Amino acid sequence: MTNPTPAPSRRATLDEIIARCPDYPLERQRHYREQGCWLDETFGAMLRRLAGEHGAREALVDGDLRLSYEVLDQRVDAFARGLRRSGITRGDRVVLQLPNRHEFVVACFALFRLGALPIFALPAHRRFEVEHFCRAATARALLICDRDGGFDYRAMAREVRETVPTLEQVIVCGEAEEFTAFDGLYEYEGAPVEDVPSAHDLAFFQLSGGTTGVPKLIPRRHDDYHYSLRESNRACAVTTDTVYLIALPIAHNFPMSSPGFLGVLLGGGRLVIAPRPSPDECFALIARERVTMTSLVPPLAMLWLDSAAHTQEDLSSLDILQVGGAKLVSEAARRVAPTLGCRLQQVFGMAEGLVNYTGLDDPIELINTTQGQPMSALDEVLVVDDDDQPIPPGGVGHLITRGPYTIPGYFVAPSEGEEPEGAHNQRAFTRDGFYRTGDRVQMTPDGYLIVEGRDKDQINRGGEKVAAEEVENQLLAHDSVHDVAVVAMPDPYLGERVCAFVVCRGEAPKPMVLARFLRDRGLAHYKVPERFEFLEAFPQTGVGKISKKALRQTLKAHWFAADAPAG
Ligand code: OOB
Repeated sequence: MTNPTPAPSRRATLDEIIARCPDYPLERQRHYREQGCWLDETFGAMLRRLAGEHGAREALVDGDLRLSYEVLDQRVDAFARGLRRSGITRGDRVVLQLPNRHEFVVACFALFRLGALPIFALPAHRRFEVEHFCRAATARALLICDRDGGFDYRAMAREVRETVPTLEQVIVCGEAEEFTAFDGLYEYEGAPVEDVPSAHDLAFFQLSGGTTGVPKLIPRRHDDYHYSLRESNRACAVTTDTVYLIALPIAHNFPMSSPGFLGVLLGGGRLVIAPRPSPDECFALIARERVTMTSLVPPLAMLWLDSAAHTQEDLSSLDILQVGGAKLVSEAARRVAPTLGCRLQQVFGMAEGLVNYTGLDDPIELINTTQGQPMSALDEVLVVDDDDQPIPPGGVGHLITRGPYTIPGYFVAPSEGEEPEGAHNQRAFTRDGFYRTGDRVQMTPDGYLIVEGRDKDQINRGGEKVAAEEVENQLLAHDSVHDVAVVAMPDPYLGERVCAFVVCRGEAPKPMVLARFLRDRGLAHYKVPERFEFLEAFPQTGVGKISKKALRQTLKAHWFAADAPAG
Protein backbone atom coordinates (compact mmCIF):
# COMPACT_ATOMS: atom_id res chain seq x y z
CA MET A 1 0.00 0.00 0.00
CA THR A 2 1.23 3.48 -0.71
CA ASN A 3 0.75 6.62 1.25
CA PRO A 4 -2.50 8.36 0.24
CA THR A 5 -0.93 11.85 0.07
CA PRO A 6 0.79 12.35 -3.29
CA ALA A 7 4.56 12.61 -2.96
CA PRO A 8 6.09 15.96 -3.94
CA SER A 9 7.05 15.97 -7.60
CA ARG A 10 9.78 18.57 -7.15
CA ARG A 11 13.02 17.89 -5.33
CA ALA A 12 13.71 20.31 -2.51
CA THR A 13 16.75 22.51 -3.03
CA LEU A 14 19.67 22.25 -0.62
CA ASP A 15 18.64 25.60 0.90
CA GLU A 16 15.16 24.27 1.51
CA ILE A 17 16.60 21.18 3.18
CA ILE A 18 18.94 23.31 5.30
CA ALA A 19 15.99 25.43 6.40
CA ARG A 20 14.29 22.26 7.65
CA CYS A 21 17.28 21.17 9.75
CA PRO A 22 17.49 23.12 13.01
CA ASP A 23 20.98 24.44 13.72
CA TYR A 24 22.65 24.95 17.11
CA PRO A 25 22.14 28.47 18.52
CA LEU A 26 25.06 30.71 17.53
CA GLU A 27 26.28 31.13 21.07
CA ARG A 28 26.61 27.40 21.54
CA GLN A 29 28.29 27.04 18.16
CA ARG A 30 30.89 29.57 19.26
CA HIS A 31 31.35 27.79 22.57
CA TYR A 32 31.87 24.38 20.97
CA ARG A 33 34.44 25.84 18.58
CA GLU A 34 36.25 27.68 21.36
CA GLN A 35 36.35 24.50 23.42
CA GLY A 36 38.00 22.70 20.52
CA CYS A 37 35.07 20.33 19.94
CA TRP A 38 34.21 21.40 16.46
CA LEU A 39 37.14 21.35 14.06
CA ASP A 40 37.33 22.21 10.40
CA GLU A 41 37.68 18.72 9.01
CA THR A 42 34.96 17.13 6.87
CA PHE A 43 34.75 13.35 6.44
CA GLY A 44 35.93 13.55 2.85
CA ALA A 45 39.01 15.49 3.94
CA MET A 46 39.50 13.13 6.86
CA LEU A 47 39.82 10.09 4.60
CA ARG A 48 42.21 11.96 2.30
CA ARG A 49 44.42 12.83 5.28
CA LEU A 50 44.28 9.26 6.61
CA ALA A 51 45.30 7.91 3.19
CA GLY A 52 48.32 10.19 3.36
CA GLU A 53 49.20 9.14 6.89
CA HIS A 54 48.54 5.41 6.70
CA GLY A 55 49.00 4.76 2.97
CA ALA A 56 49.59 1.04 2.45
CA ARG A 57 48.30 -0.07 5.86
CA GLU A 58 45.13 -2.12 5.73
CA ALA A 59 41.96 -0.16 6.35
CA LEU A 60 39.30 -2.73 5.59
CA VAL A 61 38.82 -6.46 5.11
CA ASP A 62 35.67 -7.83 3.46
CA GLY A 63 35.91 -11.56 2.71
CA ASP A 64 38.97 -11.95 0.46
CA LEU A 65 39.11 -8.27 -0.36
CA ARG A 66 41.68 -6.17 1.49
CA LEU A 67 41.80 -2.42 0.96
CA SER A 68 44.61 -0.21 2.21
CA TYR A 69 43.87 3.35 3.27
CA GLU A 70 45.31 4.55 0.00
CA VAL A 71 43.28 2.18 -2.16
CA LEU A 72 40.10 2.88 -0.21
CA ASP A 73 40.63 6.59 -0.85
CA GLN A 74 41.16 5.92 -4.57
CA ARG A 75 38.03 3.80 -4.77
CA VAL A 76 36.05 6.50 -3.05
CA ASP A 77 37.24 9.03 -5.64
CA ALA A 78 36.49 6.62 -8.49
CA PHE A 79 32.99 6.02 -7.19
CA ALA A 80 32.42 9.74 -6.55
CA ARG A 81 33.35 10.51 -10.18
CA GLY A 82 30.82 7.97 -11.39
CA LEU A 83 28.12 9.29 -9.11
CA ARG A 84 28.84 12.81 -10.27
CA ARG A 85 28.67 11.80 -13.92
CA SER A 86 25.36 10.04 -13.25
CA GLY A 87 23.92 13.30 -11.99
CA ILE A 88 24.36 13.14 -8.21
CA THR A 89 25.38 16.53 -6.95
CA ARG A 90 25.80 18.59 -3.81
CA GLY A 91 22.83 18.45 -1.46
CA ASP A 92 21.11 15.51 -3.19
CA ARG A 93 19.57 13.06 -0.76
CA VAL A 94 20.50 9.46 -1.43
CA VAL A 95 18.87 6.68 0.55
CA LEU A 96 21.64 4.19 1.26
CA GLN A 97 20.41 0.74 2.16
CA LEU A 98 23.14 -1.87 2.09
CA PRO A 99 23.99 -4.84 4.24
CA ASN A 100 27.47 -5.18 5.74
CA ARG A 101 29.81 -5.00 2.77
CA HIS A 102 32.69 -2.74 1.80
CA GLU A 103 30.60 -0.90 -0.79
CA PHE A 104 28.76 0.76 2.08
CA VAL A 105 31.98 2.45 3.22
CA VAL A 106 32.95 3.42 -0.34
CA ALA A 107 29.52 4.87 -1.15
CA CYS A 108 29.33 6.67 2.14
CA PHE A 109 32.61 8.56 1.68
CA ALA A 110 31.94 9.21 -2.02
CA LEU A 111 28.63 10.86 -1.13
CA PHE A 112 30.33 12.85 1.64
CA ARG A 113 32.91 14.16 -0.82
CA LEU A 114 30.28 15.29 -3.28
CA GLY A 115 28.33 16.98 -0.50
CA ALA A 116 25.39 14.65 -1.22
CA LEU A 117 23.48 13.59 1.87
CA PRO A 118 23.08 9.87 2.57
CA ILE A 119 20.06 8.70 4.53
CA PHE A 120 21.07 5.55 6.37
CA ALA A 121 18.25 3.04 6.01
CA LEU A 122 18.66 -0.35 7.68
CA PRO A 123 18.64 -3.56 5.61
CA ALA A 124 15.57 -4.64 7.60
CA HIS A 125 13.55 -1.69 6.36
CA ARG A 126 10.98 -2.45 3.74
CA ARG A 127 8.89 -0.55 1.23
CA PHE A 128 6.90 1.42 3.79
CA GLU A 129 9.96 2.84 5.53
CA VAL A 130 12.11 3.32 2.42
CA GLU A 131 9.30 5.08 0.61
CA HIS A 132 8.84 7.36 3.59
CA PHE A 133 12.54 8.33 3.64
CA CYS A 134 12.53 8.98 -0.10
CA ARG A 135 9.39 11.10 0.09
CA ALA A 136 10.21 13.06 3.22
CA ALA A 137 13.63 14.06 1.92
CA THR A 138 12.63 14.17 -1.79
CA ALA A 139 15.53 11.84 -2.53
CA ARG A 140 17.19 11.70 -5.96
CA ALA A 141 18.63 8.21 -5.63
CA LEU A 142 18.28 4.94 -3.81
CA LEU A 143 21.32 2.71 -3.38
CA ILE A 144 20.58 -0.95 -2.59
CA CYS A 145 21.95 -4.44 -3.13
CA ASP A 146 20.25 -6.95 -5.40
CA ARG A 147 19.18 -9.56 -2.85
CA ASP A 148 20.02 -10.29 0.72
CA GLY A 149 18.55 -12.64 3.28
CA GLY A 150 16.02 -13.91 0.73
CA PHE A 151 14.68 -10.42 -0.02
CA ASP A 152 14.85 -8.79 -3.44
CA TYR A 153 15.55 -5.09 -2.94
CA ARG A 154 15.13 -4.37 -6.65
CA ALA A 155 11.48 -5.40 -6.50
CA MET A 156 11.01 -3.03 -3.58
CA ALA A 157 12.80 -0.25 -5.48
CA ARG A 158 10.45 -0.66 -8.44
CA GLU A 159 7.48 -0.05 -6.19
CA VAL A 160 9.09 2.89 -4.43
CA ARG A 161 9.95 4.50 -7.76
CA GLU A 162 6.34 4.25 -8.86
CA THR A 163 5.23 6.44 -5.99
CA VAL A 164 8.14 8.84 -5.50
CA PRO A 165 8.54 11.03 -8.59
CA THR A 166 11.76 12.68 -7.39
CA LEU A 167 13.55 9.34 -7.29
CA GLU A 168 15.53 9.43 -10.52
CA GLN A 169 18.03 6.72 -9.99
CA VAL A 170 18.37 3.33 -8.38
CA ILE A 171 21.92 2.03 -7.97
CA VAL A 172 22.35 -1.66 -7.28
CA CYS A 173 25.25 -3.66 -5.82
CA GLY A 174 25.21 -7.00 -7.65
CA GLU A 175 22.81 -7.86 -10.49
CA ALA A 176 21.38 -4.47 -11.40
CA GLU A 177 18.78 -5.61 -13.97
CA GLU A 178 17.25 -2.40 -15.42
CA PHE A 179 18.96 -0.20 -12.79
CA THR A 180 22.42 1.37 -12.59
CA ALA A 181 25.13 -1.13 -11.64
CA PHE A 182 27.23 -0.07 -8.65
CA ASP A 183 30.41 -1.52 -10.14
CA GLY A 184 29.76 0.19 -13.46
CA LEU A 185 30.03 3.60 -11.79
CA TYR A 186 33.70 3.33 -10.80
CA GLU A 187 35.79 5.74 -12.90
CA TYR A 188 39.44 5.28 -12.11
CA GLU A 189 40.75 7.96 -14.47
CA GLY A 190 40.59 11.57 -13.47
CA ALA A 191 41.71 14.19 -11.02
CA PRO A 192 41.12 13.68 -7.29
CA VAL A 193 37.57 14.67 -6.38
CA GLU A 194 37.42 18.05 -4.64
CA ASP A 195 35.79 17.82 -1.26
CA VAL A 196 32.74 20.07 -1.57
CA PRO A 197 31.27 20.65 1.90
CA SER A 198 32.47 22.68 4.87
CA ALA A 199 32.72 21.22 8.33
CA HIS A 200 29.50 22.67 9.72
CA ASP A 201 27.46 21.54 6.71
CA LEU A 202 24.95 18.74 6.98
CA ALA A 203 26.68 15.41 6.39
CA PHE A 204 23.92 12.79 6.48
CA PHE A 205 20.70 11.66 8.10
CA GLN A 206 20.45 8.95 10.72
CA LEU A 207 17.03 7.55 11.62
CA SER A 208 15.30 7.80 14.94
CA GLY A 209 13.88 4.69 16.55
CA GLY A 210 10.80 6.83 16.67
CA THR A 211 7.80 7.22 18.89
CA THR A 212 5.46 8.55 16.23
CA GLY A 213 3.75 7.31 13.09
CA VAL A 214 6.88 7.41 10.94
CA PRO A 215 10.63 7.36 11.73
CA LYS A 216 12.19 10.82 11.99
CA LEU A 217 15.27 11.92 10.08
CA ILE A 218 18.18 13.02 12.25
CA PRO A 219 20.43 15.59 10.57
CA ARG A 220 24.08 15.25 11.56
CA ARG A 221 26.92 17.61 10.60
CA HIS A 222 30.55 16.86 9.83
CA ASP A 223 31.86 18.81 12.82
CA ASP A 224 29.49 17.48 15.48
CA TYR A 225 29.89 13.86 14.37
CA HIS A 226 33.66 14.19 13.97
CA TYR A 227 33.80 15.34 17.58
CA SER A 228 31.72 12.35 18.71
CA LEU A 229 34.22 10.06 16.97
CA ARG A 230 37.18 11.64 18.73
CA GLU A 231 35.52 11.39 22.13
CA SER A 232 34.53 7.77 21.40
CA ASN A 233 38.07 6.91 20.36
CA ARG A 234 39.32 8.26 23.65
CA ALA A 235 36.71 6.38 25.72
CA CYS A 236 37.34 3.16 23.78
CA ALA A 237 41.14 3.54 23.57
CA VAL A 238 41.20 3.18 19.77
CA THR A 239 44.73 3.05 18.33
CA THR A 240 46.37 1.93 15.11
CA ASP A 241 46.41 -1.56 16.67
CA THR A 242 42.61 -1.69 16.93
CA VAL A 243 41.01 -4.35 14.74
CA TYR A 244 37.25 -3.74 14.80
CA LEU A 245 34.70 -6.31 13.69
CA ILE A 246 31.54 -4.77 12.20
CA ALA A 247 28.94 -7.33 13.26
CA LEU A 248 25.85 -5.15 13.75
CA PRO A 249 24.21 -3.51 10.71
CA ILE A 250 26.83 -1.01 9.57
CA ALA A 251 24.31 1.79 8.97
CA HIS A 252 23.32 1.94 12.62
CA ASN A 253 24.80 4.71 14.72
CA PHE A 254 26.45 2.27 17.16
CA PRO A 255 28.75 0.39 14.70
CA MET A 256 29.14 3.61 12.73
CA SER A 257 30.41 5.95 15.40
CA SER A 258 30.73 4.50 18.89
CA PRO A 259 33.59 4.25 17.90
CA GLY A 260 32.33 2.16 15.01
CA PHE A 261 33.83 2.04 11.55
CA LEU A 262 34.28 5.81 11.28
CA GLY A 263 36.02 6.08 14.65
CA VAL A 264 38.32 3.16 13.95
CA LEU A 265 39.31 4.60 10.55
CA LEU A 266 39.95 7.97 12.18
CA GLY A 267 42.18 6.17 14.69
CA GLY A 268 44.12 4.41 11.92
CA GLY A 269 42.88 0.92 12.87
CA ARG A 270 41.61 -1.91 10.70
CA LEU A 271 38.00 -2.85 9.92
CA VAL A 272 36.78 -6.39 9.43
CA ILE A 273 33.31 -6.68 7.94
CA ALA A 274 31.08 -9.53 9.12
CA PRO A 275 28.21 -10.17 6.70
CA ARG A 276 26.16 -11.60 9.56
CA PRO A 277 26.49 -11.43 13.34
CA SER A 278 26.24 -15.17 13.98
CA PRO A 279 28.81 -16.58 16.43
CA ASP A 280 30.03 -19.12 13.85
CA GLU A 281 30.91 -16.54 11.22
CA CYS A 282 32.15 -13.94 13.65
CA PHE A 283 34.29 -16.29 15.74
CA ALA A 284 36.04 -17.49 12.58
CA LEU A 285 36.72 -13.87 11.57
CA ILE A 286 37.96 -12.96 15.04
CA ALA A 287 40.42 -15.83 14.91
CA ARG A 288 41.54 -15.20 11.33
CA GLU A 289 41.95 -11.43 11.58
CA ARG A 290 42.98 -11.21 15.26
CA VAL A 291 40.04 -8.89 16.00
CA THR A 292 40.47 -6.81 19.16
CA MET A 293 37.10 -5.15 19.50
CA THR A 294 33.47 -5.43 18.44
CA SER A 295 30.00 -4.21 19.39
CA LEU A 296 26.80 -6.16 19.92
CA VAL A 297 23.25 -5.73 21.15
CA PRO A 298 22.35 -7.74 24.29
CA PRO A 299 20.58 -10.71 22.62
CA LEU A 300 23.58 -11.28 20.35
CA ALA A 301 25.96 -10.93 23.27
CA MET A 302 24.02 -13.68 25.05
CA LEU A 303 24.12 -15.87 21.97
CA TRP A 304 27.87 -15.36 21.69
CA LEU A 305 28.32 -16.19 25.37
CA ASP A 306 26.47 -19.47 24.92
CA SER A 307 28.46 -20.39 21.81
CA ALA A 308 31.83 -19.33 23.17
CA ALA A 309 31.67 -22.08 25.79
CA HIS A 310 32.21 -24.73 23.09
CA THR A 311 33.94 -23.02 20.20
CA GLN A 312 37.17 -24.34 18.71
CA GLU A 313 38.09 -20.89 17.41
CA ASP A 314 40.83 -18.84 19.04
CA LEU A 315 39.17 -15.74 20.50
CA SER A 316 42.19 -14.67 22.52
CA SER A 317 42.78 -11.49 20.50
CA LEU A 318 39.42 -10.04 21.57
CA ASP A 319 40.07 -7.33 24.13
CA ILE A 320 36.85 -5.30 24.24
CA LEU A 321 33.25 -6.34 23.78
CA GLN A 322 30.91 -3.38 23.66
CA VAL A 323 27.26 -4.03 24.40
CA GLY A 324 24.51 -1.46 23.92
CA GLY A 325 21.32 -0.50 22.14
CA ALA A 326 19.20 -2.04 24.87
CA LYS A 327 19.74 -2.83 28.51
CA LEU A 328 22.16 -5.63 29.26
CA VAL A 329 21.04 -7.45 32.39
CA SER A 330 23.78 -7.60 34.99
CA GLU A 331 23.69 -11.43 35.09
CA ALA A 332 24.70 -11.52 31.42
CA ALA A 333 27.22 -8.72 31.94
CA ARG A 334 28.99 -10.75 34.61
CA ARG A 335 29.50 -13.65 32.20
CA VAL A 336 31.38 -11.62 29.59
CA ALA A 337 34.88 -11.46 31.07
CA PRO A 338 35.08 -15.08 32.27
CA THR A 339 33.50 -16.56 29.13
CA LEU A 340 35.02 -14.48 26.36
CA GLY A 341 38.21 -13.54 28.16
CA CYS A 342 37.78 -9.87 27.28
CA ARG A 343 36.67 -6.60 28.84
CA LEU A 344 33.05 -5.49 28.71
CA GLN A 345 32.11 -1.94 27.81
CA GLN A 346 28.48 -0.93 28.20
CA VAL A 347 27.32 1.66 25.68
CA PHE A 348 24.17 3.68 26.13
CA GLY A 349 23.79 5.85 23.09
CA MET A 350 21.26 7.32 20.71
CA ALA A 351 21.31 8.37 17.08
CA GLU A 352 20.26 11.86 18.23
CA GLY A 353 23.63 12.28 19.92
CA LEU A 354 24.52 11.55 23.56
CA VAL A 355 26.68 8.48 24.10
CA ASN A 356 27.60 7.04 27.51
CA TYR A 357 30.35 4.50 28.10
CA THR A 358 31.60 2.55 31.05
CA GLY A 359 35.35 3.06 31.34
CA LEU A 360 37.56 0.22 30.16
CA ASP A 361 39.37 0.17 33.48
CA ASP A 362 36.42 0.98 35.73
CA PRO A 363 35.76 -1.30 38.71
CA ILE A 364 34.10 -4.44 37.37
CA GLU A 365 30.94 -3.92 39.41
CA LEU A 366 30.42 -0.47 37.87
CA ILE A 367 30.88 -1.96 34.39
CA ASN A 368 28.44 -4.78 35.07
CA THR A 369 25.68 -2.72 36.65
CA THR A 370 25.64 0.70 34.96
CA GLN A 371 25.29 2.03 31.42
CA GLY A 372 28.25 4.34 31.78
CA GLN A 373 28.75 8.08 31.85
CA PRO A 374 28.50 10.80 29.17
CA MET A 375 31.61 10.69 27.02
CA SER A 376 32.13 14.46 26.80
CA ALA A 377 32.72 16.90 29.62
CA LEU A 378 30.51 19.27 27.62
CA ASP A 379 27.50 16.95 27.63
CA GLU A 380 24.81 18.55 29.75
CA VAL A 381 22.82 15.73 31.26
CA LEU A 382 19.86 16.29 33.59
CA VAL A 383 17.54 13.88 35.36
CA VAL A 384 14.24 15.70 35.76
CA ASP A 385 10.67 15.30 36.98
CA ASP A 386 7.50 15.80 34.93
CA ASP A 387 7.95 19.58 35.17
CA ASP A 388 11.53 19.46 33.87
CA GLN A 389 12.87 20.22 37.37
CA PRO A 390 16.06 18.36 38.35
CA ILE A 391 15.34 15.68 40.91
CA PRO A 392 17.48 14.95 43.97
CA PRO A 393 20.55 12.78 43.28
CA GLY A 394 19.89 9.07 43.26
CA GLY A 395 16.25 9.35 42.20
CA VAL A 396 14.80 8.00 38.95
CA GLY A 397 13.63 10.58 36.41
CA HIS A 398 13.49 11.60 32.76
CA LEU A 399 16.84 11.98 31.04
CA ILE A 400 17.24 15.19 29.04
CA THR A 401 20.45 16.30 27.37
CA ARG A 402 22.15 18.95 25.29
CA GLY A 403 25.71 19.15 24.05
CA PRO A 404 28.25 19.45 21.25
CA TYR A 405 27.07 16.37 19.36
CA THR A 406 23.41 16.11 20.33
CA ILE A 407 21.10 17.45 17.65
CA PRO A 408 19.12 20.61 18.34
CA GLY A 409 16.16 19.28 16.34
CA TYR A 410 14.91 16.64 13.89
CA PHE A 411 14.47 17.32 10.19
CA VAL A 412 11.14 19.11 9.86
CA ALA A 413 9.36 16.95 7.32
CA PRO A 414 6.67 18.57 5.19
CA SER A 415 3.40 17.98 6.99
CA GLU A 416 1.33 15.10 5.63
CA GLY A 417 -1.10 14.73 8.49
CA GLU A 418 -3.14 16.75 10.93
CA GLU A 419 -0.11 17.98 12.86
CA PRO A 420 1.44 21.34 12.04
CA GLU A 421 5.00 21.17 10.76
CA GLY A 422 7.62 21.05 13.48
CA ALA A 423 5.21 20.00 16.25
CA HIS A 424 7.37 16.96 16.82
CA ASN A 425 10.41 19.09 17.64
CA GLN A 426 8.41 21.09 20.14
CA ARG A 427 7.58 17.91 22.00
CA ALA A 428 11.00 16.28 21.70
CA PHE A 429 13.06 19.30 22.86
CA THR A 430 12.72 21.63 25.84
CA ARG A 431 12.61 25.39 25.33
CA ASP A 432 16.29 25.46 26.31
CA GLY A 433 17.14 23.01 23.57
CA PHE A 434 17.51 19.87 25.67
CA TYR A 435 16.60 16.65 23.87
CA ARG A 436 14.04 14.57 25.73
CA THR A 437 15.55 11.11 25.36
CA GLY A 438 12.40 9.35 26.57
CA ASP A 439 14.57 7.23 28.85
CA ARG A 440 14.06 6.95 32.59
CA VAL A 441 17.36 6.83 34.40
CA GLN A 442 19.02 7.01 37.76
CA MET A 443 22.32 8.85 38.16
CA THR A 444 24.80 7.43 40.65
CA PRO A 445 26.74 9.87 42.87
CA ASP A 446 29.76 9.55 40.55
CA GLY A 447 27.73 10.48 37.47
CA TYR A 448 27.06 7.02 35.99
CA LEU A 449 23.65 6.36 34.48
CA ILE A 450 21.48 3.33 35.08
CA VAL A 451 18.64 2.93 32.59
CA GLU A 452 15.54 2.07 34.59
CA GLY A 453 12.85 2.23 31.94
CA ARG A 454 11.31 4.40 29.32
CA ASP A 455 8.62 7.06 28.94
CA LYS A 456 8.47 6.89 25.16
CA ASP A 457 5.84 4.72 23.56
CA GLN A 458 8.36 2.44 21.96
CA ILE A 459 9.29 -1.23 22.07
CA ASN A 460 13.00 -2.03 22.24
CA ARG A 461 13.22 -5.44 20.60
CA GLY A 462 16.76 -6.35 21.51
CA GLY A 463 18.08 -3.02 20.21
CA GLU A 464 15.61 -2.72 17.32
CA LYS A 465 13.28 0.16 18.08
CA VAL A 466 9.60 -0.04 17.22
CA ALA A 467 7.28 2.95 17.61
CA ALA A 468 3.95 1.68 18.94
CA GLU A 469 2.02 4.36 17.04
CA GLU A 470 3.52 3.35 13.71
CA VAL A 471 2.32 -0.24 14.07
CA GLU A 472 -1.05 0.87 15.46
CA ASN A 473 -1.66 3.13 12.46
CA GLN A 474 -0.88 0.29 10.11
CA LEU A 475 -3.17 -2.15 11.89
CA LEU A 476 -6.03 0.36 11.97
CA ALA A 477 -6.05 0.18 8.18
CA HIS A 478 -7.33 -3.41 8.38
CA ASP A 479 -11.09 -3.70 7.88
CA SER A 480 -11.76 -5.83 10.90
CA VAL A 481 -9.66 -3.78 13.33
CA HIS A 482 -11.75 -1.37 15.36
CA ASP A 483 -9.07 -0.26 17.81
CA VAL A 484 -5.56 -1.32 18.68
CA ALA A 485 -2.84 -0.79 21.28
CA VAL A 486 0.71 -1.99 20.74
CA VAL A 487 2.86 -2.67 23.80
CA ALA A 488 6.07 -4.43 24.78
CA MET A 489 5.88 -7.93 26.17
CA PRO A 490 8.76 -9.17 28.29
CA ASP A 491 11.04 -11.69 26.64
CA PRO A 492 13.99 -13.51 28.19
CA TYR A 493 16.07 -13.37 25.00
CA LEU A 494 15.17 -10.11 23.26
CA GLY A 495 14.20 -8.22 26.41
CA GLU A 496 10.97 -7.16 24.73
CA ARG A 497 8.82 -8.27 21.83
CA VAL A 498 5.96 -6.50 20.09
CA CYS A 499 2.43 -7.41 21.18
CA ALA A 500 -0.78 -5.95 19.75
CA PHE A 501 -4.03 -5.82 21.67
CA VAL A 502 -6.88 -5.59 19.21
CA VAL A 503 -10.59 -4.83 19.49
CA CYS A 504 -12.30 -6.13 16.36
CA ARG A 505 -15.37 -5.28 14.38
CA GLY A 506 -17.17 -8.60 14.31
CA GLU A 507 -15.17 -11.79 14.19
CA ALA A 508 -11.46 -11.61 14.99
CA PRO A 509 -9.13 -12.53 12.11
CA LYS A 510 -6.38 -15.06 12.71
CA PRO A 511 -3.16 -13.46 14.03
CA MET A 512 -1.35 -14.78 10.95
CA VAL A 513 -3.69 -12.82 8.73
CA LEU A 514 -2.94 -9.57 10.53
CA ALA A 515 0.80 -10.24 10.54
CA ARG A 516 0.75 -10.92 6.81
CA PHE A 517 -1.36 -7.79 6.26
CA LEU A 518 1.40 -5.70 7.86
CA ARG A 519 4.18 -7.36 5.90
CA ASP A 520 2.23 -6.87 2.68
CA ARG A 521 1.94 -3.18 3.47
CA GLY A 522 5.73 -3.10 3.39
CA LEU A 523 6.42 -2.74 7.09
CA ALA A 524 9.82 -3.98 8.34
CA HIS A 525 9.37 -7.47 9.73
CA TYR A 526 10.85 -6.72 13.14
CA LYS A 527 7.93 -4.35 13.74
CA VAL A 528 5.26 -6.95 13.08
CA PRO A 529 3.71 -8.06 16.40
CA GLU A 530 4.68 -11.55 17.45
CA ARG A 531 1.61 -11.84 19.57
CA PHE A 532 -1.96 -10.64 19.09
CA GLU A 533 -4.45 -10.54 21.95
CA PHE A 534 -8.10 -9.93 21.14
CA LEU A 535 -10.24 -8.01 23.63
CA GLU A 536 -13.86 -6.91 23.81
CA ALA A 537 -12.81 -3.50 25.10
CA PHE A 538 -9.67 -1.79 26.38
CA PRO A 539 -8.97 -1.01 30.01
CA GLN A 540 -9.12 2.76 30.42
CA THR A 541 -7.28 5.36 32.43
CA GLY A 542 -9.10 7.87 34.62
CA VAL A 543 -9.40 10.26 31.67
CA GLY A 544 -10.75 7.63 29.31
CA LYS A 545 -7.57 6.87 27.35
CA ILE A 546 -6.42 3.31 26.69
CA SER A 547 -4.39 2.17 29.69
CA LYS A 548 -1.27 0.63 28.18
CA LYS A 549 -0.01 0.18 31.70
CA ALA A 550 -2.90 -2.17 32.47
CA LEU A 551 -2.27 -4.03 29.20
CA ARG A 552 1.40 -4.46 30.03
CA GLN A 553 0.48 -5.76 33.45
CA THR A 554 -1.87 -8.30 31.87
CA LEU A 555 1.00 -9.52 29.72
CA LYS A 556 3.41 -9.66 32.60
CA ALA A 557 0.99 -11.65 34.71
CA HIS A 558 0.40 -13.95 31.77
CA TRP A 559 4.09 -14.37 31.06
CA PHE A 560 5.07 -15.20 34.58
CA ALA A 561 2.10 -17.51 35.00
CA ALA A 562 2.20 -19.48 31.77
CA ASP A 563 5.10 -18.88 29.43
CA ALA A 564 8.03 -18.38 31.73
CA PRO A 565 10.79 -20.85 31.05
CA ALA A 566 11.32 -23.33 33.85
CA GLY A 567 14.18 -22.66 36.30
C1 OOB B 1 21.33 3.25 19.96
O1 OOB B 1 20.71 4.24 19.26
P1 OOB B 1 19.16 4.26 18.85
O2 OOB B 1 18.94 5.61 18.30
O3 OOB B 1 18.84 3.08 18.02
O4 OOB B 1 18.33 4.07 20.19
C2 OOB B 1 18.49 4.92 21.30
C3 OOB B 1 17.71 4.38 22.47
C4 OOB B 1 18.00 5.08 23.78
O5 OOB B 1 17.28 6.27 23.92
C5 OOB B 1 17.57 4.01 24.75
O6 OOB B 1 16.17 3.98 24.86
C6 OOB B 1 18.00 2.73 24.09
O7 OOB B 1 18.05 3.02 22.71
N1 OOB B 1 19.34 2.29 24.52
C7 OOB B 1 19.61 1.65 25.70
C8 OOB B 1 21.00 1.38 25.69
N2 OOB B 1 21.53 1.87 24.52
C9 OOB B 1 20.49 2.40 23.84
N3 OOB B 1 18.82 1.31 26.72
C10 OOB B 1 19.42 0.67 27.77
N4 OOB B 1 20.73 0.37 27.82
C11 OOB B 1 21.56 0.71 26.81
N5 OOB B 1 22.87 0.41 26.88
O8 OOB B 1 20.74 2.29 20.42
C12 OOB B 1 22.79 3.43 20.16
C13 OOB B 1 23.46 4.45 19.51
C14 OOB B 1 24.84 4.60 19.69
C15 OOB B 1 25.52 3.72 20.51
C16 OOB B 1 24.85 2.70 21.14
C17 OOB B 1 23.48 2.54 20.98
